[in-house]
Amino acid sequence: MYHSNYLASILRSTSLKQDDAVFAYLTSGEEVTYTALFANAEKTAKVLIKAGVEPGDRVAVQVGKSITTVELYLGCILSGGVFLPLNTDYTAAEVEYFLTDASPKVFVCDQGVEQVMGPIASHAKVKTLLTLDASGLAGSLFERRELESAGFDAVPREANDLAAILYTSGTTGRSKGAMLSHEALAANALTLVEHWQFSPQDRLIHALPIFHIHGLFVALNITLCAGSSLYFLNRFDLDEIVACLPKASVLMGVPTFYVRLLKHAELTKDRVANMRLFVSGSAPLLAETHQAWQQKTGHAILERYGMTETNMNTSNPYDGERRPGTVGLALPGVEVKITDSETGLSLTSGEVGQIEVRGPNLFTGYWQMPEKTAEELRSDGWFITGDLGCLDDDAYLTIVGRSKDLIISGGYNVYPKEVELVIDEHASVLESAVMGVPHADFGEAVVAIVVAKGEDNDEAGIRALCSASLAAYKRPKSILFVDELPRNTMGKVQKAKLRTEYSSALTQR
Ligand code: MLC
Ligand code: AMP
Repeated sequence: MYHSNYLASILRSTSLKQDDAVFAYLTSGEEVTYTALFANAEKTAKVLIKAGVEPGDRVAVQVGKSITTVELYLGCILSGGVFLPLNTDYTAAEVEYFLTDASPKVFVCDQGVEQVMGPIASHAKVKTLLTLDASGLAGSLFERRELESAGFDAVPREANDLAAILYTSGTTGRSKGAMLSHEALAANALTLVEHWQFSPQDRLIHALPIFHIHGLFVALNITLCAGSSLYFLNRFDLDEIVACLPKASVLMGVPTFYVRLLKHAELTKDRVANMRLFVSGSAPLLAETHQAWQQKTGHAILERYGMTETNMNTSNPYDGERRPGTVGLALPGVEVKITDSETGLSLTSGEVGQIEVRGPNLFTGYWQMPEKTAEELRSDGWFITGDLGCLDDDAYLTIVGRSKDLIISGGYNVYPKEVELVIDEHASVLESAVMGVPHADFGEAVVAIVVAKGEDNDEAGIRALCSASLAAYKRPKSILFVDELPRNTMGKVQKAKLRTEYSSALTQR
């Protein structure tokens, strides 16, 4: 029934062999079987097709985390559509850009913002606007789905066809849509199932958002491919995670998860006795967090490295040495090399250069940005990640920095340029410099250094403008006013100098 749809057939193959296996344990105490999950996905596919979705059409989604959203993702794949999830924190102004850029056929938004999103969607020529509430049990998508019956022949899709577009922030302030094929998602999920030894017995604690690849593709696709189960938490809740630990076997999270869990009084060796794997990624895990975790729980966190454009590239070994401060070895089928940014030539072990990757896991390019694609994705298949690192003699990769001007805060990416453009719009601002400073909880925090035009420092006004235009995680945690920004002889703002000069003042606020 799904065999002609490349990704769907792979996601369903293991669970088809297990009668009524549980896909998700919900916090309400309910259980969702694989049979029920896919029955609802099939009904959703029918709704999407009736709403106008044809193969290759984008289905944009900005709704809360619920099992219905997972069913929407799967329904979209079954319908031949291209899933385009959006961070629930994005403001209307941000959503407008994505809808205009991606021209989706259908947009599913939260029931509560339908009035705001309606005009934006029609301006972007979205054919059908559907709604879903945070519980996943109300809204026009849910109502239409309930009128359908299960049973659906998945729309045929080949390995190279697009399955999803996920936007990543852009250095110039314009986000780029990374196009991910059926093969890229399937290949990476199958590799990780084997590499991290997933089986139908596994129970993964799922507390990540499902609009980014970590929670969506790494966690969900692996679970589906392996026929494992989830403890499905609708949001990050430390107590809920701790309560799940004795019954679960795997946790996946960003470093902030581990930093916060370490402070929880009930995190003990006994509590994690049934756990077999803790995975961290999306941002650097401090070696000291790795060590503290090992001391407290007896487990070595497995750190891996990925990107929206590439899915997962490297991983510390499942069996073998997990080296703190490194992101491990290239995954099977993935190649990693370090190159000189000037010449593009490969460097030898120990030398720091740009990290390039190649493999079936890679995206096929940026949506409608052929020049950007050509700048980063070489014609021979190597992708220049924008991260800097080195390989040691044993081929373990260490990330030492980024050539891209990027802040990673609690696993969310923020490009300073995007925030600077918003701040600079404020009438009282002459110019601004946005950067990341160390933050104990989020790893890095966004801060802004502002030069005012006149005498008045309108911090409240700048904050209000940021709140209207930017998702909460992008807004500066601190704003500092200075008389002028230091510049080099080329006239470029010297962020390194600003960082040294003001870092401690900004970090302590
Ligand atoms: C929330 N806030 C953040 C923030 N998360 N600010 C900066 N950075 C963040 N990451 C804001 C909130 O809006 C709030 O603002 C204030 O900070 C306090 O929030 P909180 O209550 O502490 O946040 P919480 O809901 O607990 O969320 C923290 C978190 C979350 C770490 C659980 O950020 C999270 O789920 N991060 C994971 C992101 C992720 O999935 N990344 C994967 C990308 S894929 P205010 O104004 O209301 O006070 C990728 C590729 C790969 O990178 O390799 O995986
Ligand atoms: P995104 O664009 O949201 O997919 O974020 C991808 C970026 O996150 C990468 O380019 C890295 O800079 C960073 N990243 C992901 N995993 C790790 C990790 N384990 N350690 C350090 N940085 C990471």
